[in-house]
Amino acid sequence: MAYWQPQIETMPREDLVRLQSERLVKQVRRMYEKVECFRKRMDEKGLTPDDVKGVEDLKKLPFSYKQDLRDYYPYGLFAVPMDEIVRVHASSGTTGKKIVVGYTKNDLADWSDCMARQLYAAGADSKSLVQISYGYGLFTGGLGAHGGAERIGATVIPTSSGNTANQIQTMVDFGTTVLCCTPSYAMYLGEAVEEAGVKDKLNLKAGIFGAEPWTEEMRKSIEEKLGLKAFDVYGLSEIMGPGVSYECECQQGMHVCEDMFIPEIIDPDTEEVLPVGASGELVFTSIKKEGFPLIRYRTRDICSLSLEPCMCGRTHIRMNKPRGRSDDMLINRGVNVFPSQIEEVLLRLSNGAITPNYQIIVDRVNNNDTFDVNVEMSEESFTDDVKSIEAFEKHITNELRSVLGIGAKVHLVNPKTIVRSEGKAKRVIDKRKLF
Ligand code: DLL
Repeated sequence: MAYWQPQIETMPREDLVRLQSERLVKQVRRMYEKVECFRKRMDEKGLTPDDVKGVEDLKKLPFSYKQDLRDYYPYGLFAVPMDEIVRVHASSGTTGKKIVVGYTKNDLADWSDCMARQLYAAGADSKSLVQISYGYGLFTGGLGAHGGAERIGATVIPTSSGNTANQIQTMVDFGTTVLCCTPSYAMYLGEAVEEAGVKDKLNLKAGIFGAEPWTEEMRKSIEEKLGLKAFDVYGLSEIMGPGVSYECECQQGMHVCEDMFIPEIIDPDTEEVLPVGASGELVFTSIKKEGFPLIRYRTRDICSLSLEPCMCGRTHIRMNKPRGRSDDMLINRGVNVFPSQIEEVLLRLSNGAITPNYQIIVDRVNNNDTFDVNVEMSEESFTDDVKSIEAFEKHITNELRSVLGIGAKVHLVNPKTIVRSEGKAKRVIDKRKLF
């Protein structure tokens, strides 16, 4: 087993909890002094920093929300003067104003350590050639992965996203061993590699893919197309960026960097803390961040946590793959469903006949919501025989109804007709929001 920071990654839980408590107490004090929004919320609850003695008091503290980042845009939640902020990132989201996050020098070093833990867990080291095909810029993916790869002394190939033919040429010519990008871009690159017939010229060993939900079926497909082992990495700009949690070689959930971030799972409606193992909304408290710390930030991501010992020896709690944000959840005939659940069904039953390229179109016709799923046939299964297409569409429609309970109209579309993504895929087109 290769650890980047063995003492921290395998720290006995009692020591870890003690460290978290110390850091939480300090963080709450600092934020009460420096961050107006937090101080006001504490005052409203009749709390002072003295009420927080350790992690057991976390549940008393007020939550923070994405709206806070909009209300205090751009720098109103920072806990240090601007001359200590050495970088900002921003996330645009699909609606509303940009949100801005800031990092001190120490924050960037901690972030690089989180990503370095991920890279080591994926088998990378100073001999690796790490191609970073996440977008560089205000998005945290590119520079976040970059910091980690430099930290372990690997050779960084900073291609950023896009220009797919060039990405593949670079992988072949430079001998890339580790690829970092979104899973949907990895899929796209995999297809392009197949088309170019260069799979045997690749030297890829591992891929570190995140920034959006993806399924085990998609993992298999990417691994096969690119000939690598695919690892999941999770993160969000508000808390840091990629590396908040990461998969180890056991791939049984993602270890949260718990020395820096404390996760909780809550019931999103009642805000009650749920026991470990229950599924609910993920909430994070950043206990080490200097520039832009958040207490009990509601991520909207739905997942569960596990404290079962992991064979890798890491003691940090694991979270399972989030299915999506509660904002992305669709409601069809009273049934709640995430796009990733639809992906799972599509890929499981298709036996290679359809690809992970799909789009869900939600519309409102005569006051009723309609739900259409366009799925691409694979090149191998492509047919223009209307009867067999109809039969297969019916089969998928039935399967979606029996497994998920949803009523969707499935349309098989020709290979390569759904727009590919170089970053996060847009799985849902909600035409209702246009009016
Ligand atoms: O997506 C940070 C990131 C970059 C993570 C590269 C991993 C790799 P945001 O743009 O702020 O930050 O979006 C954060 O993306 O709340 C989740 O809903 C989703 N997300 C991120 N990673 C995963 C993942 C980056 N591995 C939002 N699985 C989060 C599922 C993910 N969803």
